[in-house]
Amino acid sequence: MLKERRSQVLIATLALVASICLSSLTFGFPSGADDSSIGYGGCAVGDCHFGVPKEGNATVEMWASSLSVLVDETVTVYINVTSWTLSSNNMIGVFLLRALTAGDTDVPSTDGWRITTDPNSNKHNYVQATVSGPGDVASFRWDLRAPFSSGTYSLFARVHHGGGSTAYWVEDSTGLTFVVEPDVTVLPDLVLMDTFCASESEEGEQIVLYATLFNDYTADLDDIKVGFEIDGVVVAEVANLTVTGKGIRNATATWTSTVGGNFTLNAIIDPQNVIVESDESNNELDFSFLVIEPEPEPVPRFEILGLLLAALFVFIASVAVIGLLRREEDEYEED
Ligand SMILES: [Ca+2]
Ligand SMILES: [Ca+2]
Repeated sequence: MLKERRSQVLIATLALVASICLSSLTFGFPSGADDSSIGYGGCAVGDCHFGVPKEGNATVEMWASSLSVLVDETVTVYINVTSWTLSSNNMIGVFLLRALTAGDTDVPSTDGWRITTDPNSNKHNYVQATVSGPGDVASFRWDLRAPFSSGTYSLFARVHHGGGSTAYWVEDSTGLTFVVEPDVTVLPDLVLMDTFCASESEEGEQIVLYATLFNDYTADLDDIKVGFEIDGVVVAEVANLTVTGKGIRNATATWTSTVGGNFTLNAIIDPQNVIVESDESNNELDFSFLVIEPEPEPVPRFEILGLLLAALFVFIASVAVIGLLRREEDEYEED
């Protein structure tokens, strides 16, 4: 009796384990997985998206709300999949990818796309869905925010389907190409964060002038000029600078003072105001510095001795000459 009960418990346990295994094998990531942990070749049912010949017969259609968008603008991507080869669970899995060559690293976030809503109301680039049967159209929708940097970007859909006792097939869509433009309704802003140079350099010594620029804008800005003034006089202009979106860079110039004293360095971004900015008041900073006059060279000791001897010689000679003149004068008067 006890033996029979143990056998029943063992059978029940095995059935439970088999059920759990079957469940995980069948459904993989039913709610999708995040960009960093899933790509083809990595799903829960084994190597189901990698190295499989494309022998299935699914049609993957893909379109978007717009192919010309602004940076950070929301884009909706629609995918329809019609598959005639399904697993015993009538399941298909769908990836949204930036390319079809590098598996796990082809996630849209690599290009700066941000998924706001996937078909399962999460933020993943992979989902699985059950369809009612072969030949039915399965529809998917992703909402994404466009990259912050303007440029041309692609998105693709890849599905896997089939399975059970047969292989999984993969099918790809024709990709969509998006042109992402800067948002011109938001003006750029360049900010001068710092300006400085070495203080207490000596007169005649070359001084490097520094300006640190910040581009407080989502896109790169080109053809930027930085002017350097010292005591109100332009001493250098650096042109054709590029600062990447949200990036920082330095501009440098050199200047040499011919006199010592206190000076004021003034650096200005965009001094001729060629670039229209949301804030024109943060482009300029001052920096005070000192240029030192060199100390007079000390006269060597032997030169001092020489000068004293020369002075003594001149004195003695003068006394001798005066004495000679007086004697000649006295002799003349006696005559
Ligand atoms: Ca500015
Ligand atoms: Ca400006």
